[in-house]
Amino acid sequence: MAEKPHMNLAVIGHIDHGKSTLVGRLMFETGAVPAHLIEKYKAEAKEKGKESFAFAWVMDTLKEERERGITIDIAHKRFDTDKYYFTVVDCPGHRDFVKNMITGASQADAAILVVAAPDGVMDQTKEHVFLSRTLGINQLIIAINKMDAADYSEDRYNQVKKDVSQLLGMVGFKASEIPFIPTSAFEGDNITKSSENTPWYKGPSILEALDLLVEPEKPDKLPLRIPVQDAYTISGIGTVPVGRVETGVMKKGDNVIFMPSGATGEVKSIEMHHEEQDQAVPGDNIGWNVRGIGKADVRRGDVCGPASNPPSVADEFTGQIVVLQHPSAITVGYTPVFHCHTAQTAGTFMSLDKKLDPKSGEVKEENPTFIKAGDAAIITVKPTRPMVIEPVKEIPQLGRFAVRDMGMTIAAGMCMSVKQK
Ligand SMILES: Nc1nc2c(ncn2[C@@H]2O[C@H](COP(=O)(O)OP(=O)(O)OP(=O)(O)O)[C@@H](O)[C@H]2O)c(=O)[nH]1
Ligand SMILES: [Mg+2]
Repeated sequence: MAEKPHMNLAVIGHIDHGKSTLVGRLMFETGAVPAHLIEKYKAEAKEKGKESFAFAWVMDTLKEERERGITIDIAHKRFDTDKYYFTVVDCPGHRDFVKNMITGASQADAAILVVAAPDGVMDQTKEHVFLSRTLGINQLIIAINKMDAADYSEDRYNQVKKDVSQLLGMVGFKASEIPFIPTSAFEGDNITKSSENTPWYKGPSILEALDLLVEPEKPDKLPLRIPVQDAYTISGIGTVPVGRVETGVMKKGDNVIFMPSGATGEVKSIEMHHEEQDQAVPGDNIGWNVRGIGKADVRRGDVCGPASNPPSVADEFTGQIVVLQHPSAITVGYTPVFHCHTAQTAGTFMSLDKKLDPKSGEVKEENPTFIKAGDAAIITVKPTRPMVIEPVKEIPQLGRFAVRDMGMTIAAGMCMSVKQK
């Protein structure tokens, strides 16, 4: 049987709005978590005076998380719908753990934003929405949760829906195309089936909305890109680069190019798990040999692509970043290391173009003199040596990067445009 298509799903939103409970409930109702486990959590949580957290405990497994009743680190779980299998990442809402939320959201294709109806839009509702946008998530489902604590009021639902829509609009999401669902994760309303408590609501349940998500574009339709992890010299064969196919398809006989070196040749052989292959597709970890390519022509961080559509080598690129942590201030001239696919290249901040409000994405300042932890910004970077990077809109797999310095991740971001060499 063919595997269902896979989706990475993040669950985001303000602290305590019910993210973990919603994921636990969804996993329980889809059969990914057995009833006896929920019963066990209920009993254990009750002993700790935290009975209401039984569903959240499916995701919150750390001792500290259970004692404090909050999510701290991200946790991954798998569950299935009719159409997809999902890897769900439950993010923490606490403002001290936004870093963990960014890590979780940076791997996601889609997100469920949970907003508690009694509270409405709060600080991390805003921050998470903006970060999701920055990290390239373009499909959302909105759960207006804790409807049981708002008397299942249609008026309250409409008010929160209006506020969330306005927030989404500010960062460039089209609210009219996004499903809004009144839920109670705690009581189980509109999670996998429609609820009698909200007769005024005619739309899909969370489960139905998940199946309505659009499958992320198959990376095999994009141009071929294979970042090189290493290159070996094998006697009798020659130079064999190894790497994982990120996008596109490579067949024996194809004419390929390695960038930045620019060396070209015809693919002589492709090998995966010590077996010869006629072609390689996204996800394949391969070794391959190209006629006329020597050891000096390929190294880690290079990218192989079609000779007719070579990977783009940036002289400069613009990126949108979020600064996670930095001991002081970042100014023009700062030269940390950019980690992008298998490349690790120092790059200089040539200009700080705009400072953005991380809560709304609005431009706060043009050409700021510095940026610091918590800021989002548009920057221009000049790699200190040639480096392949692609605009995230064209080839997302080669457009995201992390900025590292002093053994820490300073920022995460995505490439908006490339000025080629
Ligand atoms: N009344 C009511 N309470 C809910 C609902 N969903 C969650 N809660 C309660 O809200 C509290 C917090 O739930 P969590 O699921 O841990 O919230 P969270 O969003 O994961 O919180 P963080 O991960 O710390 O950001 C718990 O006491 C839940 O029982 C709901 O639909 N209705
Ligand atoms: Mg949680």
